Amino acid sequence: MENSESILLEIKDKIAFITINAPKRLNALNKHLIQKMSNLLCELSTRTDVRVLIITGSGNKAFVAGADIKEFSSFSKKQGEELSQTGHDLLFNKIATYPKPVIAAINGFALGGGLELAMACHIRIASDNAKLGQPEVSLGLIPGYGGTQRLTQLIGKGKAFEMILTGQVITAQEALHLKLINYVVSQEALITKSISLAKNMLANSPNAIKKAIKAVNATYGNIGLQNEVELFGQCFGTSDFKEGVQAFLEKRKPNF
Ligand code: DAK
Repeated sequence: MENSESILLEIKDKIAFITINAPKRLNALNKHLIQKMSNLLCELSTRTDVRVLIITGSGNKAFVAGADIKEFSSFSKKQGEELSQTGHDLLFNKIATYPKPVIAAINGFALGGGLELAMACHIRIASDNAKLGQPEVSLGLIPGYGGTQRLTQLIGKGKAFEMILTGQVITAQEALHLKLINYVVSQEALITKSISLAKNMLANSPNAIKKAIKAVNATYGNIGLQNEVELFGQCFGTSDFKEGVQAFLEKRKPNF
């Protein structure tokens, strides 16, 4: 196991296991982790001993509980917009357009940026304790890492509106029913199931797989994502945003 600070990497039988390791804040993503993941993805893209990636969170409670709320609580509108764009380029779009299959093994909470990370992956498998949601509106924000687009693409407009506007968190079974995830398994079986799917892909042509990913992605344009960046940035600096993040930090309900 190579330890690159808070991102753990293990490579076995041409599968790279990437573990987001920040258990004290339920693996919430900060700038540092996003940069580390991004660097790792660049490195793995050219390694011939890696053909499929599996991303998971450390521990048994959370995949990723979102972006690090403490970190972005003081962001201005300009910083919000810039970081949304940078995050797309560094991590979320990089995964979505990655030339090798990326599987999200969702081992618990996948909220906000955490669900967006899972949705950027090509395939999602969740353990039966997983909880998924886009609760950003409760913080005075909108999903800023592709959630408004990728959730809509995966589950359709009506249900995406319901999840985003209510901020409601759903169970793995409900997510399966909505086709937000591909499979639900027990916690013990999560990695085994992910490996079994990865092995089915390993038997196939890497070149054809790379082209298939590109072809499927070609259906979706970037205009929506660009809109999301701008609208997301506009939320920063508002009194709702201040109240939303303050309420989270003070462990109380927001009063909008
Ligand atoms: N950020 C920072 N810390 C977090 C966190 C988060 N997202 N989620 C949990 N933690 C921390 C908690 O503050 C707590 O820390 P201590 O109080 O112990 O110091 C610790 O993790 C354990 O959490 P809880 O005590 O709350 O555990 P519970 O089991 O009671 O609750 C929970 C688990 C997942 C329901 C709860 O922690 C929760 O509601 N967490 C927040 C979930 C959330 O709202 N996630 C969405 C975040 S918004 C951006 C682009 C995109 C975004 C932001 C910026 N830019 C481009 C700038 C995306 C935004 C989001 O993802």
